[in-house]
Amino acid sequence: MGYMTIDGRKVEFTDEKNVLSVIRKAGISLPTLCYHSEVSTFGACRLCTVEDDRGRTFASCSEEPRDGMVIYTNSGRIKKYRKLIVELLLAAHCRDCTTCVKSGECILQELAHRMGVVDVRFKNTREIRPIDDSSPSIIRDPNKCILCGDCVRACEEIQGIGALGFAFRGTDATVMPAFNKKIAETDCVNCGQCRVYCPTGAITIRTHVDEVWDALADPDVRVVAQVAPAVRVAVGEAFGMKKGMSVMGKIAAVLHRMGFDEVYDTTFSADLTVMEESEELLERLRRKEDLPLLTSCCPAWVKFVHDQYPEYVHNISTCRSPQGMFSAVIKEYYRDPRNTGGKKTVVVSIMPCTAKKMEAVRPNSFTKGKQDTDIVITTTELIRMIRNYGIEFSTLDPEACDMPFGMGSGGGVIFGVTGGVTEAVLRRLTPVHEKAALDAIAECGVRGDEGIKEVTVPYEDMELKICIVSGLANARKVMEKVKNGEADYHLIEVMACRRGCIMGGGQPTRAGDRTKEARTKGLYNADNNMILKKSDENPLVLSLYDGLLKGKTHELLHNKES
Ligand code: HC0
Ligand code: SF4
Repeated sequence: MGYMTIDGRKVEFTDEKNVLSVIRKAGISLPTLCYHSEVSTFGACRLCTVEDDRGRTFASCSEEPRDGMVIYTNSGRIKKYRKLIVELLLAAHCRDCTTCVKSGECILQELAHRMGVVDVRFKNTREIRPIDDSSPSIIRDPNKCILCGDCVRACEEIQGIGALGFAFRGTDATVMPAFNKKIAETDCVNCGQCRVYCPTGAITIRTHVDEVWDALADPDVRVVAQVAPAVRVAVGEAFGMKKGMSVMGKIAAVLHRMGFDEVYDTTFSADLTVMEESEELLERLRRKEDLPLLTSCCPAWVKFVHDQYPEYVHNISTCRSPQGMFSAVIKEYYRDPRNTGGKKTVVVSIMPCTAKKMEAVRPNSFTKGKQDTDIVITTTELIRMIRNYGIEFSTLDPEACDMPFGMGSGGGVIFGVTGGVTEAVLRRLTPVHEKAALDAIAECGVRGDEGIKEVTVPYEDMELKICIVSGLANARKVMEKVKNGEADYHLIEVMACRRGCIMGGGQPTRAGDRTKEARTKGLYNADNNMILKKSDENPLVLSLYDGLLKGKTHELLHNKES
């Protein structure tokens, strides 16, 4: 603990790791392009440079706070220096701002406005580099890269993948996959976290919005939407609503207005997943084989296991994800000539996740050799569609989802946050329905944003050992322990993105700690508001087993091989 003087005011510091954090605590929003508290400090952009009372200038992100420091954050000299940095960055940057998908959300663009850069005096001498559009999930445009290294550190430190790195030196320096491969040729798992950290349009979501508008405009097509749990707590913030507020009713309303014929909530099929995955867990426990059971709903994690731990592929649950199950059920329903009305059905899946775009085209999740989920758009793309449509989202009256699949339980809703799948499975496994029993499950250690959580819960005459993981670098740590015989879990839940889908690669970016907490709380609040809490209480799910799913459970709800 100590004190420093910032722009003439005395400011206390305690455990802040750098001067930048103390400055921000003092309410001064110092600009940065390469600083994120969750990854290592790089100190490359120099925008957080400040001056001390001896005239020394330094990057505040890379300096520890010391008692008695005297700092100036906006001296005339520093202001000029910062403006010059932005100007130089712009000089080597593609400046097609009007058509850039990141326009309005680009931090470089925002800083140029903020610093008053209205003219760039220097010529761009960088040669134009090819765009990498090999991935089903993300697009990499090196012409918009400012070499901040945020994507490199997110991929390496949070996801433990290292698909991106720096190559060449000086003016030739660039960020690219090793050996100049295309991103799709690497171990990239399509999680989109590099896009979340990228401050500019250098890594963006591969968009499928036009395909959705085309389907909506086609009178011969029935367009059916399914909306993932985490989407509802991230859309509102883009329209000035309270962070983390669940706006599922407004999403249903806006989709109906746009012309979607039916709108469903993926929580319905999350309930189906719980039913199937619980059965699978019990069956493997009985056989004492293929344990630990690895959850299969996160496609980035599934790819990670295939690429990094192929010897554990048979441990992955054969269950399709809720996205996959729902699309298969919808397509099966409309295969019946009595239901088609002569129309072709297009399923649009609205997800917080870029990897779901990859999952949709993964052939082992097709039914009868055909893709079930036709188009996947992310929360960010949905927000763009709402803006494009021009409707005032925040004032829309909420609407309910449609029938015959329009009902989910609270267990399905909490899938969107780390630990949610496990909590829903534990709710299913308990035969009682009383609130006290569900509260005890919520408090057994499944909740909380730690990247690795271990819980042991009694089940019949045994102790179920479960590990809950978010972030693939954490998943690697856990899998190494399993491999070395240092851990013997029965179930491992992994969501590739830290904190779960609420922080997915397709969610609106620039979410600070308050937003992350608000999204988590929003999903738990939504669960509190649900009448049904357990997946096995969902009457639509139960009736499906006696109807549409009869004799087809494996064909429609499970992958061919994991
Ligand atoms: Fe998720 Fe899902 S919970 S992966 O995080 O399982 O994307 O929200 O939709 O499929 O339900 C994402 C979120 C889903 C799926 C569900 C699961
Ligand atoms: Fe790395 Fe994920 Fe980006 Fe792929 S999508 S490069 S795995 S951060």
